[in-house]
Amino acid sequence: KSRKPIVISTWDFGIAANAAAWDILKNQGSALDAVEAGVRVPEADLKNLTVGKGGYPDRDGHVTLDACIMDAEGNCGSVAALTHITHAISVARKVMENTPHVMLVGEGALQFALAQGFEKEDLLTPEGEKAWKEWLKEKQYKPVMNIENKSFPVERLPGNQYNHDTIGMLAIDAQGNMAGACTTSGMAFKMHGRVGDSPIIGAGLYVDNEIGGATSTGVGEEVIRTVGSFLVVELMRQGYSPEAACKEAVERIIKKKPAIAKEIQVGFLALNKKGEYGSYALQKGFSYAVCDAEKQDRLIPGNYIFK
Ligand code: SD4
Repeated sequence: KSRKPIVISTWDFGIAANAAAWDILKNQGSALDAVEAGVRVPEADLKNLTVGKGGYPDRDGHVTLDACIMDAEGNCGSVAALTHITHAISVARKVMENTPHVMLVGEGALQFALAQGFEKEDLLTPEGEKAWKEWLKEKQYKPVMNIENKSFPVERLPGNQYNHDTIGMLAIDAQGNMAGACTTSGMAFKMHGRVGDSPIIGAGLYVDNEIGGATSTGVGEEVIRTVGSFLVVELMRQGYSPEAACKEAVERIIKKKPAIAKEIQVGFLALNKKGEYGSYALQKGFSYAVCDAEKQDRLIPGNYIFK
């Protein structure tokens, strides 16, 4: 049983998120509290174009959020297509703790959030609205790879297609317990009502306190098709290292849909019970952040299949 706390999360904005999680972990706090606090950072960050407030809208101009959370006992909570609430992850946690259900969607999720005391906000920022209006000119739905990465050359973007941005986070606390969280505004300019992998337990996130946890980022449809995060955890159960398990899950996507796989990005990130971590992506450009007692701001480039 690992007693060395660690937190890892997707993309370079994971560094700031990990720092908030680390404040809790280093003071003997729970992994569950840590991952919730961690992913709230990009949710509130208006510069982050597709997590929480400031996220890009769907094709009809609505910002709709997907999030889920899972703890060491296998409890989980999730919201999908949630509007008007910045901290979707905290609503997901309330679903886990205050309802007999795992998942609430759309209007019902919003009603529940308001009843729990969350504040109703407008999540579409002027920048988001501008990008949407720009997008309306051509109305082409084409996910852009690695847009989450700050170092992504913006000039390579066709028009204004800032696309996906998800934070997935996994942590082990000082008691050796694991938890995970995942939150996103999903693919920019998606169809209204579209739900991605991020709020789906087993697809965008899975945690098994005996084995480890996994999370994903990228084009959610391909992750749902292959139940990606659950697959990664089950492969670790069979003895795969976190990186080897993530690689196998990426290869499964290629096997199922070879033509699609070449054109899109999907990345998996995994942490096992021993505190070992690893990742694998379809394409170059995925990165993840690692934080433990030794070093708080490591940013690691993910291995990948296609250049
Ligand atoms: C989705 N997986 O909605 C999310 C998007 C994403 O980085 O990960 N973006 O399909």
